[in-house]
Amino acid sequence: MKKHAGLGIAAMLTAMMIVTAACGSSANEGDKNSKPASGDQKITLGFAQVGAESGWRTANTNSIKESAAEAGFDLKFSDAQQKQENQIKSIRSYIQQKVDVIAFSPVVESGWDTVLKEAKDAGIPVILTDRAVDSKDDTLYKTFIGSDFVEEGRSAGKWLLDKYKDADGDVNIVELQGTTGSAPAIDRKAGFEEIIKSDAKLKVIASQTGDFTRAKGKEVMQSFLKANKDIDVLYAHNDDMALGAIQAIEAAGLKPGEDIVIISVDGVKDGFVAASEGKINFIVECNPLLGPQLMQAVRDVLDGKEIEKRIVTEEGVFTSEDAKRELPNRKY
Ligand code: GZL
Repeated sequence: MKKHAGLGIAAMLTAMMIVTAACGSSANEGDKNSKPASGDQKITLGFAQVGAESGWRTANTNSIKESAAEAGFDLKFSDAQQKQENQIKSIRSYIQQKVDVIAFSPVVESGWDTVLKEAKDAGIPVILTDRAVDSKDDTLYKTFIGSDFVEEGRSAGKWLLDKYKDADGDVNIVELQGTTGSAPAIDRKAGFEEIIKSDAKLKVIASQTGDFTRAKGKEVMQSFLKANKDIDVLYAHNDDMALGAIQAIEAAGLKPGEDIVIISVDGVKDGFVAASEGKINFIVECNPLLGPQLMQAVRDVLDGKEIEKRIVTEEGVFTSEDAKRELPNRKY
């Protein structure tokens, strides 16, 4: 009985393997170049990074490179120096090289449909990380892994609303926006405004892009200080711009965190140090360590598994007190 049973099991396993292989290929029918991640061929991932504009970006790049190495993937990596045309060139080069999967963090929301259609026609699946695109056709990418930037803006707004709920008189806010046209800049501004509009005292008296960099953040804050004698709050869309602004505030003889309350987003090491010193009053975390989730998504896509169209990263918020306590535990 056992013998016959053994034969029966062997036949069944053979049949299952044929079916699985067929399902595998049919599930990836549109992806001509894909191969099952569980196979023994090395997976090639092409990643087109935004640039190296901030501490957040450096941590994000390190996470992707380390995770690709751990996954045993062959990673092709490019730095677009915050220029969309460079990212598009990289994506086209990955298509030419017939990589198995393309992933990228779109520097701005618009202008991707043509190149994403080229990737789709070439049968190469695309995964978005960190930032979204505004394409109406969501078949152009398999999933978007990243933070909810509107919620990050809301968190910043809620803290400010509470801090000034009993204040009398106007609270003058200046805003350093991220890269113009980028999802984080658009959404962090929208989320913040959605919350603070419920208190007429909270007034954004100036708002300008600092392009997510320390240098530009300092330059724009200098111009804010020249043009406005009575600034109460700075809302910076990332730590690097807040840190540049702190240099300008101190050069103007003012105390960051006291004369001007500062709210920032990201939570990189330098931001936490400034917060632990009381120079930044509130930090909304934006998790850059997306590498592990990206590599899992690459495997799932190549194995023909269904994956969520949207994978949201977990993150927290920190006051100066929290930052002092948390600083030793920060990974980036
Ligand atoms: C957010 C990311 C932003 C960071 C900045 O996910 O795209 O870009 O907040 C970085 O520090 O430059």
